[in-house]
Amino acid sequence: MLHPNYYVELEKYNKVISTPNRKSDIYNGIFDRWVNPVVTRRHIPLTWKYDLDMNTNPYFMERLGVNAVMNSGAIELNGKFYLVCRIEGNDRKSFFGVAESDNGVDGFHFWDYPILLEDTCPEETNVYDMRLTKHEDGYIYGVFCSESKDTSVNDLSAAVAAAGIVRTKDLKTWERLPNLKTLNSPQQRNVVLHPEFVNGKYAFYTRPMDDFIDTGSGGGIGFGLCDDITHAVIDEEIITSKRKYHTITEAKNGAGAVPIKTDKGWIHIAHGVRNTAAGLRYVIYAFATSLENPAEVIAEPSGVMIAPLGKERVGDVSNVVFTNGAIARENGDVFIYYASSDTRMHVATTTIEKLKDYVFHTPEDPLRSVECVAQRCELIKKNLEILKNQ
Ligand code: M1P
Repeated sequence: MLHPNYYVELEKYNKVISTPNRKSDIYNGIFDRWVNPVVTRRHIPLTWKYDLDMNTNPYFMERLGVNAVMNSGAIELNGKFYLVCRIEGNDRKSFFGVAESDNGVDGFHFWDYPILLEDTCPEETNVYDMRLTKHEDGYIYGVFCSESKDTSVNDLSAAVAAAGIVRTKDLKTWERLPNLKTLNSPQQRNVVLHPEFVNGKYAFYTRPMDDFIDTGSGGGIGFGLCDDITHAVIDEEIITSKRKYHTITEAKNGAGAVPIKTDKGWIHIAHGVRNTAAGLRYVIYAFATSLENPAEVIAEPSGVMIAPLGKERVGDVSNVVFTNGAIARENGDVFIYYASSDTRMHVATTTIEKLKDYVFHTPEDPLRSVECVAQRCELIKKNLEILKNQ
C-alpha cells in the first residue's frame, strides 16, 4: 500500500509534464518566447524525492528535495529532444539528469535515474552547466564545470572552477576524461567544445578567469586548441568575443550553446554580465565567427538578445537568463533553451535564417550614447520616409 498523498502528488506531477505549451504574444521578430517553463523542479519524478515505503516514511515527507532545474545542455538524437539538466538538490549540490521530449517545447520528462558520473576527482564538490557537443569524431561530449574547494586560501567559500569532460554515444553510458588544463588560466567556467576539428585539433571556447567569481584580467570568451581530448591541455588562449566597457558584457561574458554552423559563419549564443546596484545582471547575446577561423568575430549585434522578463526576473539568483544549450534542426528550426534566475528552464524558438538576419544585419554597438542616438535617428528618418510614401 502507498501513502494517499503519493496519489495526490502523482496527479500534480502528471499534470505538469502533460500541460501543453504555447507561444507567448511578446514580439520582437527574432525569436518566440513560450509561455510555460519547459522544465522545473515540479518535473522531478516523485521517486527521486520521496521514500515510498510507509514504514520508513509514514508522513510521506520529501527526503531528498530538489530546489531548482536550470542551465541545461541540449541535443537532438533520433528525432527527439534531450536536455541534460542541471538539477540542484536541497543540499545545494548540483547533478545532471536527462529530460526527453518529442517536440522540444513541452512534455519533457526525466529518465528513471539521474546521471551518476564516474568518481574520478576526489576533490570535486559540485558539477554543473553541461554543454553537449556532437563532435565530428563520432562522440557526444559533455563539458561542464567541476568545482572544488580552494584550499590555498583561508576562506571557507573560496572555490576553484575547472572544465570537466565526459563523452557518450547514447546519453546513457558516460566515460569521464581528465579535466581540461589551461596553462595560462587558473580557473575555467563556461567551456564549450567546438563540434569540428580546427587545424586537425580539438577546439574549445574557454573563459579565462583569475578568480572563482571575477574574471579579473580575463578579457572575454577565449579560444584554444588541444591535440588530445583524452588528456586535454590548452597552452594558449586567444580572445574571441571581448568584454567591453559600458556594454552588457562589461563584468564578464561566457560561451553558451555549442555554436551553430551556417553558410555565413558560426553563430554563437552566449551570456553577458554587468554589475548593478542590485547585483549582477545576466543576459543572452549573440555573435558570429568566421567559418575559416571560428575564433574570429565577424559580426556582433548590439546589446541583448534575450533578457529576463516578467516572472523570469525572480528566482534564487534574480535578474539572470543563462543558456548552455540550443538545438538547430535540419529543417532550419532552432530551439534555444535558457534558464531564468537559476531556477527553471525555458525555450525560445527561431530559425537559422532569422538568426543569420539578426546577427549579420542588426547594427553593432557604437559604444557611446551620442553615436547610439545618431544610429537610432538614422533608422527613424528612413522609417518616416517609408511611412510618408505609403
Ligand atoms: O548565477 C548566474 C550564473 O553564474 C555563473 O555564470 P558565470 O560563470 O558567467 O558567472 C554560473 O555559475 C552559472 O551556473 C549561473 O547561472
